[in-house]
Amino acid sequence: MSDTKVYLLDGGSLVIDGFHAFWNRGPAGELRFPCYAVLIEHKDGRYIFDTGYDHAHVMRVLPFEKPLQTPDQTIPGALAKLNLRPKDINFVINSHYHFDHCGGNKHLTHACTVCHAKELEAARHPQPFEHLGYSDATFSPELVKARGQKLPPDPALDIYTPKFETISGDQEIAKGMWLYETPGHTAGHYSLMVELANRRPLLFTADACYSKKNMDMMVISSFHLDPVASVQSLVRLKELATKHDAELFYSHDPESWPGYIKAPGYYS
Ligand code: 5PN
Ligand code: ZN
Ligand code: ZN
Repeated sequence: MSDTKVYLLDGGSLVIDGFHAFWNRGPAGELRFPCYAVLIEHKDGRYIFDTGYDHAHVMRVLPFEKPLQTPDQTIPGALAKLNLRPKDINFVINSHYHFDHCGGNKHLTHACTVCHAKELEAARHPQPFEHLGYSDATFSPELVKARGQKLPPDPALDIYTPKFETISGDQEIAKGMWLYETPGHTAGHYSLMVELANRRPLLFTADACYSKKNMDMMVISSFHLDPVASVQSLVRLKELATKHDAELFYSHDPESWPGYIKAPGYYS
């Protein structure tokens, strides 16, 4: 049996304002941050936790976020560098359905798609202030239809109907892979901890904590459903990291990102 391996797939970067990254604290001004996907090679299959953003979608809907993404930073491009194809992925887990975490889902047509039950419901019926965040549902005709929207015409897209599997509560979804409920940023947000044979566990905060600075300052980001729950989730992540001696990996951290091992390197 081979050990679990974890690859970070660079997905390019976006720009937001400092007041959004550090809600009501700032400082204001353009902040460019990384986005990435996490590939887990596990004895039970290949899992991807989050899939980054789709460049064409961001250019169409949020061009002011100035996306920078090379072909190698798309899901098919990043997998190709590892000699993998999209159909080799067995499970897609989304921390939540914001566009910068599910943009690559549409390529993973052979995977079972897993999220929190509350997240799927939120993606079907976003609050008015969540529309930009949940703007990329192009991977799911069912979601687009639930919202009364139409898929943008894109003949290049091989639209499929993903097999949704919803879960709730904290779950060990495969041996050593733990999903922890960290709501607040969205209704059904999950963070992921992966236990490895040769080192401390990795704890991927996803958008429950954008960066180390958010954690150190206990300042949440904007784009949240519930700010009080968001702060509680920051506290929870800190406690989980202590309890399991886990290393925190933040979702959008320009300062920590250079120190992370990126694919083709991996953690094991
Ligand atoms: C990167 C980013 N930009 C805008 C939004 C939003 O409106 O909800 C979530 C989000 C983002 O993650
Ligand atoms: Zn988000
Ligand atoms: Zn995000």
